[in-house]
Amino acid sequence: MNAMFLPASPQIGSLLVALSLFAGKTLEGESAFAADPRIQKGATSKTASPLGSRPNIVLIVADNLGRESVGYYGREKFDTPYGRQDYLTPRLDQLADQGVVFENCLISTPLCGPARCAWNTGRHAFRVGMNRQCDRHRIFEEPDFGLPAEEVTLAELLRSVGYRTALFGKWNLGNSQNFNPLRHGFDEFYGSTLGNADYYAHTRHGKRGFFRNFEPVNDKGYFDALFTDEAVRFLHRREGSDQPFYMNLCFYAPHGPYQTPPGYKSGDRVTNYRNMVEYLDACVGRVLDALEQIGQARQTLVVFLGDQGGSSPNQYGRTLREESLKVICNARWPGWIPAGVRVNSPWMHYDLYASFAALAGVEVPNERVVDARNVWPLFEGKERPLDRTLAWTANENCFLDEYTQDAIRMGDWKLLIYRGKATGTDGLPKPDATIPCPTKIRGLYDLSKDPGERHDLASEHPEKVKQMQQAHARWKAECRAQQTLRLGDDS
Ligand SMILES: [Ca+2]
Repeated sequence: MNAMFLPASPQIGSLLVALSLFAGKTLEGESAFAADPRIQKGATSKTASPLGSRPNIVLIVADNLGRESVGYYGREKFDTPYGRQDYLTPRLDQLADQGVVFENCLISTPLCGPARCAWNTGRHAFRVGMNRQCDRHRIFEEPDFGLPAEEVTLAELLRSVGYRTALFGKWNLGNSQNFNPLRHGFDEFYGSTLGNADYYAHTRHGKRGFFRNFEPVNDKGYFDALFTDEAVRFLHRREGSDQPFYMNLCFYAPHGPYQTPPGYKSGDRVTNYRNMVEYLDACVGRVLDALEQIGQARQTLVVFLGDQGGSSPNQYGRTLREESLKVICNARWPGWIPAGVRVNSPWMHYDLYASFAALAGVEVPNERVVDARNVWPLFEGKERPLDRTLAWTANENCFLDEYTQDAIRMGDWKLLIYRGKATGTDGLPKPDATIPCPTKIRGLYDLSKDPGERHDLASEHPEKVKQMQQAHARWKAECRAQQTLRLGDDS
């Protein structure tokens, strides 16, 4: 195995845990995963976070919300019709002002399912074998495609040290009950397994996938309104409890279909998109208000994340260029995260896995490759240069653009590799990837001087291109050999 790709190690976290003198409370539910040999706890399961305080964690995710769609990344900087200030995101902007905003949080696959796979497992979706959507064409007809039981999820890690765990909203990691969130460490689930679902009918291609835990539900209303209601109820149930919680709230907005949210007049696609973003902002505001009402705002780390860069109407969120890879991410934890800070250091969104684990005082699994690293210092506003190689692949089954794409980053150098067209004549991806894909270099870029990837330096640095190509090939081979989900389609 190439040591370059050996990611995170739990040593730093365990050292900090060992140094911690804090003795936490005995927490109900602590034994749920205590016997799971894949989970190595910190010095003691009663140990709190390395910081001496084990926070509640609320991870709120917006779907296909690009940075140009919120105020705090500066809409005017983006050359899109959505960069105009004719709709507002006051609650999100306020949340951002109250904590750290990351300018270079990168998504490991700019696609709903794989992005979710990565933060839930701390591993690149390609390493898991889930680098494509679950239900692109064969909804509910792929009973074996979903998050493998062998993966150790973030929810399992946090639950093993006493967290109450809940997922509300979009799951998108398998439609069959074998892959239900309750089988992956969540105590509660109210949401949908579907991607690209109708907000009111709660269907995709006529199939329903809306559940409370394992039971189908027929609740009426706009998806995100229902999920927000549930999240607020969950928080009020936590009032007065000493048990920490991990709530992952995954909105469907503003992913298509572009449907009118409650309280708005119906309009065209763009109008509906803007209204969906405004409504999303209000939903986040309701959750933040609930945290205040139950007196837990200061004990709660809130992270707001976009699952891919660029909003769907722009159609640029599906490449491996920086504009697609850079996602919205900001975090607030009063007293622990400084307010009004911007961090430029690059990191991967799946690092949330190891960072949250470290805060909770639980080590990430050490018997497998975990890509995630604990990047908590960045949350404290400290810059840290990139000291690892980052790699991406978006293959034929990802329906990304019309090419298979690979990318690798070493320091400030990024190599984009496109292979030939992978779509068939019908414009749809070839599920069996039978079309030959000759390797074609798209460009070598120095991101320190050329963040927009406009100046291809490949012809000036042939040796660097070769070195990076070879490193990427090794990474792909290593991931393929390790995939826990093996369906034989190179996904
Ligand atoms: Ca998405």
